[in-house]
Amino acid sequence: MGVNKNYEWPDNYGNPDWFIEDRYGLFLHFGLFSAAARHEWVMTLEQIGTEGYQKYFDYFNPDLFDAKSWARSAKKAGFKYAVLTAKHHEGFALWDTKLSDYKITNTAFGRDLVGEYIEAFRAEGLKVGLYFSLIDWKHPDFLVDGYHPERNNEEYIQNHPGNMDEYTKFMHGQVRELLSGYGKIDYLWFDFSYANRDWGDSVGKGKEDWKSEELESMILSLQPDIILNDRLDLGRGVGTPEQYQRNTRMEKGKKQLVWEACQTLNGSWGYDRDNLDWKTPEMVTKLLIDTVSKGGNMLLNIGPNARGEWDSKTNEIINQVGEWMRLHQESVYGCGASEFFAPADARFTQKGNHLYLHLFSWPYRTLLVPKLGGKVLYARLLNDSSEIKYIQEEGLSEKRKSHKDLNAEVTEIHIKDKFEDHSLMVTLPVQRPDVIVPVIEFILKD
Ligand code: JFZ
Repeated sequence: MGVNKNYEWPDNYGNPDWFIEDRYGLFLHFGLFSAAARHEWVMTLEQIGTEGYQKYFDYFNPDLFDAKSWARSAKKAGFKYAVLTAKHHEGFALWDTKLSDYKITNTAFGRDLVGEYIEAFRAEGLKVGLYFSLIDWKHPDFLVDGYHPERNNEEYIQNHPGNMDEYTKFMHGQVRELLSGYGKIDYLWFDFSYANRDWGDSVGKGKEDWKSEELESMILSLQPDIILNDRLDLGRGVGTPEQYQRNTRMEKGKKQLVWEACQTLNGSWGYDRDNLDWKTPEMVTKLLIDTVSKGGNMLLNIGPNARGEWDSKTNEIINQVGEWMRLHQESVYGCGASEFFAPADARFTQKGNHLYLHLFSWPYRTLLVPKLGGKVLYARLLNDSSEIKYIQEEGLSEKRKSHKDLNAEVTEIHIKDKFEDHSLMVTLPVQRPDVIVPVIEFILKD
């Protein structure tokens, strides 16, 4: 018995079992915005526009990019799958698209980065995903709206009245290229729909604009095993809460939803040189644990710099989380939400009869775990596999019924002082293990 496989999922999408097992994915935001180095929305945040943005194309050359080294680092850090921005909102293609000149093979770099990424990550045994922006601020037919960099440029708007049918044809064509030219793609991550936005002089875009139904059937005909996220505005696919942590599991009736929390390291997705708002390795580790304890995946983002390298701060964080993963991966991979409720400042994950208690703060010597009394066969710390002692009370009221004598009653009162009915009293070492988050594994009776 592994993860609870009772989830809500479209019949015609690929089987998401691998996704639910893997739990920890790497998001890679890379593009011309990496050269501007001040957020991947820079083109519209600063209303730079297509002409002003041209310099990033002209001088783009990630000369140190090495797909194999990215793949090795990802693998070593514990990631099981990756999602790379094949094209972000700026419209620049990281592959050799035949449908536009705005592509990486027309820069000084001259190589198909998507192709190299897919091959290298595949070779390391990682599942391969692509991010594809439905929004395209470069394409002349894309109807200007309130997010568009040219929204205040009257001349541009006059000359570009928008032709979403033409744009959609192009966009579907690019998706077709990505899904037919590189073998199996495991995961396609669309971004994003905003049909309910209204700026007064323009409105947002959604499934009608993207022709999402049509796009979806084309995708499934090309790659029947693929899984999709929920941003095509069709109300299905992997749920993608972004940059916030859920309070609860995601469920629909008795079924679980398949979901993935996407998180940044410093609040920006693209490389953002002067942004020092880094999360600590401890925060990232806790986000991962918290997500899995609620039955979700975590897609952790990296913004490589314009030379195609991961900066030292990024490496430091993911490597420290990776070191925690090296010792504790079995409480993450293949695990999901537990049937038990964790004590304060702790999180449970569970895989069949293996229950993992993640201690966000280290209690002094004793810890009471409700409802676990009588259920445990063995307990140990994961980091060094050392035994953890415990006392468990199988249920006082039953005992009392069977021995109707005074002694039993006295024992009961005595024990009740110490712990409640059906709880487990764990004895911890005074010294907290020297790992980011210590984990106790409980092996449960069947
Ligand atoms: C989108 C992108 O715009 C962003 O650059 C990044 O790629 C991120 C992963 O996805 O950001 C969004 C998308 C949707 C919402 C907010 C940010 N939303 O629906 O609130």
